[in-house]
Amino acid sequence: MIYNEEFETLPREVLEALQLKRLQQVVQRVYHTVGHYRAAFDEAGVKPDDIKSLADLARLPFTTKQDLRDNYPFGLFAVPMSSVVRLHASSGTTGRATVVGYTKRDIDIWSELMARCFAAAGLNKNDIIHNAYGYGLFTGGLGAHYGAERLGASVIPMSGGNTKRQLMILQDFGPTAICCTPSYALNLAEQGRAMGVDMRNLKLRVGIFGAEPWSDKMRDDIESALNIKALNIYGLSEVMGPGVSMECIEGLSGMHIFEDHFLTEIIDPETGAVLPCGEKGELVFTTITKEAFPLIRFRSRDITTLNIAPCRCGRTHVRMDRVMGRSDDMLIIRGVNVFPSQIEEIVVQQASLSPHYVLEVHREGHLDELDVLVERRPEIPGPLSIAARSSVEHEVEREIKGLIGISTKVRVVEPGTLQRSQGKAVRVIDKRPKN
Ligand code: DLL
Repeated sequence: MIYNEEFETLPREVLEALQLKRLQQVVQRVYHTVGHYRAAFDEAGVKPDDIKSLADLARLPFTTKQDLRDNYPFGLFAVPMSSVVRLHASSGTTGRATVVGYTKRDIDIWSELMARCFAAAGLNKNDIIHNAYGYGLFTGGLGAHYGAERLGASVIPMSGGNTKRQLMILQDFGPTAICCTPSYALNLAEQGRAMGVDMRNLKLRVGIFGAEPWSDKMRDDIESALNIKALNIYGLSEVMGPGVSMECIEGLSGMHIFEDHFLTEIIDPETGAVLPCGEKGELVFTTITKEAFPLIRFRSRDITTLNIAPCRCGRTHVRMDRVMGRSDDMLIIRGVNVFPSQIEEIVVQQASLSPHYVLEVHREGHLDELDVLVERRPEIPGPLSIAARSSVEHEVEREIKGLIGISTKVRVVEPGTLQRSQGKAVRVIDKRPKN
């Protein structure tokens, strides 16, 4: 089913005319309300009136996570705080989070786009949606929640964690759909089986999974463990949250980006050049209807391809492929975005630890585990006693949990143990299976 038939199936020429009108409006607005954009446009020598066609988008400067950081927390907002009704945040590259704001109208549009996603998964008001995305600063929980309500479905606001209780609700309330990260879906299935729950005979019909990369192999595993259809949903806090794009149950090949609200480009991450449709590169988003936190040419760092071929569902919006990688060093651990630099900041504050560290990611069962290996400072007399070592290890684990929100295992090793690189330090060893 198509939630907003009119806008999701617009003929391309009509869609592009609408996009241009909205782009011109947003460019005018940010130029006149956000100091950062005025300065960046002036430096690039482009004025709002220069945007005469969609191709002129490429004349505008990119916005990066660094720009967000430089304007922390509210410097890129285009409306006064009195018009902002909600704030969310996600991990920044360092201790400072990336903060995003929404007006009432922004929340309204986000809710509609999430309702479109649920409809694309074949859901309607008769469905019960078990929402196990985290509620809080993370956009997943509340984003999906408002969308489910907009659709008229019954939403169970489970949030993440507490797997035993999740399993009880899954059996007792009989939800027909589930939203969570794909790795958590596999974990639920496994723990349920271990507890003797017949996971294939729950009422679940469909799952809406995203917030982390996953593969077709994982899709097969989830579908067979839970006896459901598993669909991919994509989004990022900066651009809105979940619901920037969604796979349709009819096509099952790529996620439709809601192009009446977001313009998309694919660029070469090295040169910044715009690549032709179909080539692999970094996704860049421009929001054309957001009020509180509009973004011009935001570099997502997500690597994928776009496909403009018509889809059998009838939607005319471009499809993006699965996210194939990142053009920066961000890791996603159990759905939480983690930058090595955040961990480094914590490590170097310990007097006994050096800045030589490595992050090892591996998978235990279906869940990601992160080990932090860090060398003792050579000038500290060593080796550390067992008590001293375990005290600093626990301290760093606590700090990481408190600041980033993930559990890790920290191991202090002797100076010179970790491999030194010739060029760029290799901070991450990712041992997770690729498929
Ligand atoms: O993860 C929003 C979201 C919530 C999406 C729930 C889907 C479902 P952030 O925490 O800002 O927002 O993380 C955004 O997560 O740039 C991608 O690298 C990654 N990501 C999100 N969805 C997918 C997906 C939310 N379906 C970052 N496949 C993005 C692969 C994904 N990666």
